[in-house]
Amino acid sequence: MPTLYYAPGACSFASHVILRTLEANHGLKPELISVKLRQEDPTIHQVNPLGRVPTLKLDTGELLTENGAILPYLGDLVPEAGLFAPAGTVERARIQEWIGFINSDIHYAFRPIGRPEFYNVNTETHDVIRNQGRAHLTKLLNHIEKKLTNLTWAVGERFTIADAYLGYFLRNLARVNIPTDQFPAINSYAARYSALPAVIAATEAEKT
Ligand SMILES: N[C@@H](CCC(=O)N[C@@H](CS)C(=O)NCC(=O)O)C(=O)O
Repeated sequence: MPTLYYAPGACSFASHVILRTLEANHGLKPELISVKLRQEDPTIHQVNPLGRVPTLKLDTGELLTENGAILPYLGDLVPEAGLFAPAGTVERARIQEWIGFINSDIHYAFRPIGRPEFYNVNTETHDVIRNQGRAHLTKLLNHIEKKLTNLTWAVGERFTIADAYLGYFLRNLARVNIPTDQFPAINSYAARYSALPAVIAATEAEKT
């Protein structure tokens, strides 16, 4: 059974949710190892040279990194769970389209807001950097709002690996002070996500 290295509250939450789903509905018994990021915790550096989560250790001992690889791998592990889609289908490409967009655009749109020092060490510039970051993220949210309008999940009526990933970011908007009043589709999507048993289970586990 695979082992997931995750950090509480980090983007590894998406893989955590998928593993909880497979555990509850398909008898998978994953191992979950909680690590601390950017600290003197050697655990994550032993399995990932960049010290990042998510990292997945397979039964063979091989290590996988990157949400963009781990989520599809987990989706294919139990195809009958319907968390991904068969090779060659447009639906599979749509799910990958979402994962690519979340990985390259959404994730990094949070960085100037949460870690302005990454862009300029001068703390006097940080409010400007954060506000620019919020404006950019809001632009992306306008795009997502249009895509989610009249849909239950990212590619239709079925919860997929793309939702495990997207939901993590969409329910964290308050944490970075992004007002969401103008995004009704995003708000109801985030509420649906937070109510999923696997999301509740992963959230509880990450509190401990
Ligand atoms: N592109 C990677 C990014 C992973 C990533 O940056 N994870 C963050 C947590 S959300 C992390 O581990 N940060 C620790 C660090 O950069 O030192 C992915 O999507 O898997």
